[in-house]
Amino acid sequence: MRDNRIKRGFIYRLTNRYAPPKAMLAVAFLVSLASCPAPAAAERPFGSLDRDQSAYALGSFAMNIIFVESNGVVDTNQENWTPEQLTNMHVEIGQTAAYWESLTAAYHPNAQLDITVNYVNGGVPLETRYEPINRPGVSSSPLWMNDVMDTLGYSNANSNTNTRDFNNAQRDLLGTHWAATVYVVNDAVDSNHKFTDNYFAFSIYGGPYVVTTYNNNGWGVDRYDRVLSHELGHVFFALDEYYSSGSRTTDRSGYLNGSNGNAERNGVGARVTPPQPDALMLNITLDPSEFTSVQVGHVDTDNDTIPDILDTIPNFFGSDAASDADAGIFSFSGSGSVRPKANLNPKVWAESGARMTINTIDGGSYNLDGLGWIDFPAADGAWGDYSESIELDLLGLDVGLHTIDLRITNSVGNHSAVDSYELFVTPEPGTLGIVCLGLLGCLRRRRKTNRPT
Ligand SMILES: [Ca+2]
Ligand SMILES: [Ca+2]
Ligand SMILES: [Ca+2]
Ligand SMILES: [Ca+2]
Repeated sequence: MRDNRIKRGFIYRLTNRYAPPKAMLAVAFLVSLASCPAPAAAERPFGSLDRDQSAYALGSFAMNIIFVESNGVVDTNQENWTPEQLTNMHVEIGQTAAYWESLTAAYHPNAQLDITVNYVNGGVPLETRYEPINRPGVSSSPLWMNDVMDTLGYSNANSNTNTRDFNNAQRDLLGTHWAATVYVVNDAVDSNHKFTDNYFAFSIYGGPYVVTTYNNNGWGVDRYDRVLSHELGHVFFALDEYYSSGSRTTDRSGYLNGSNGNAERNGVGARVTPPQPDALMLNITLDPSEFTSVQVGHVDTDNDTIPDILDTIPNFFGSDAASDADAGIFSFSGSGSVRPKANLNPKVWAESGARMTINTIDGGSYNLDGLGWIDFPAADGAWGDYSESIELDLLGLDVGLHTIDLRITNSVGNHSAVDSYELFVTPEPGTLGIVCLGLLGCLRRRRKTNRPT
């Protein structure tokens, strides 16, 4: 927010008639940059609510890892994490993070997925009274999740609520846009490496959690990274594609309401051959189908490295009413804000359905008399908020007609519409007074919306 007590608009005095003083500008910017605070960590996405924790796979994401350890208090203690097993998990989890990040590596830096692997409790397993692998995975998970969550200070009766609250605390602490928790259950001794309900990995669309097992049924620990990558897809609203999941080609999911055209069932549930037979959500091959990519938000229709969800232009409003033509002062005061794209996700039970963006307002620039665009500093000392006050003062403008174009720029480099003004600086009284027939005729404003930039 802008500090209204101190006007910190960018002020300089033109010394040449038509050329801005470059050296002076440079000095002004160095001073400005030196006084700026360090770039802030990301905030929660603009427009998001508490339960919007992984609306799309773009931006910074805290992947909280919790190793679950049975302590024998209620169930017989069967599984015990060893240092070697934990080391294996670190390797596999690192591969999952690298894989998901690689999917957005060609995007604008401020649009890429950036995963922080957050080993909860320093990676030391957290205890439960139960032996998770000797119980049904889905129906018993609230018991052992709540044991772990209680240790972490979250004591709601609902384990989903606890995990969601934990995720929010972690993303605020770590400064990430999004968060989800991965519970890792040990199954090294278990004979078939499955829970008693035959699940070995499961998750909830849009989070807040993923449950995985060390050996993943028949996939083995070496392919844990693929299993976790698949489950992470669900957290970002990707649908299953394999036949036994029941998912159909006509199902839809994700912020962009992507269809499920690589599913092995057609619209009436009959088996069909998918166009991509090896895919992340089909057989945990590390390659998403084009349909999965849309569901998780990885589509860039105009191929400009800005994915569609973030490829929006910012709002920009303001006024030059405080300008003083007699004194040669152009003064602009306004505001800029991000403009989230509509959220088309049909799974509104899994999230708020709100419009959300991770874009921020990252700059403002002016063009005086067509001489070229020059950046000016943020009114509050630092760009990077979802909305910014926009203040610009140009002092010492010479006598005559000036054109001043203004625009702001968001974090993926998209400019707002240009706001254009004219200012006729009046001569000193008695020198050339005839040029200007009253202030109203000298100070004119014209706004050009949707002008190409
Ligand atoms: Ca144990
Ligand atoms: Ca078993
Ligand atoms: Ca684009
Ligand atoms: Ca700011």
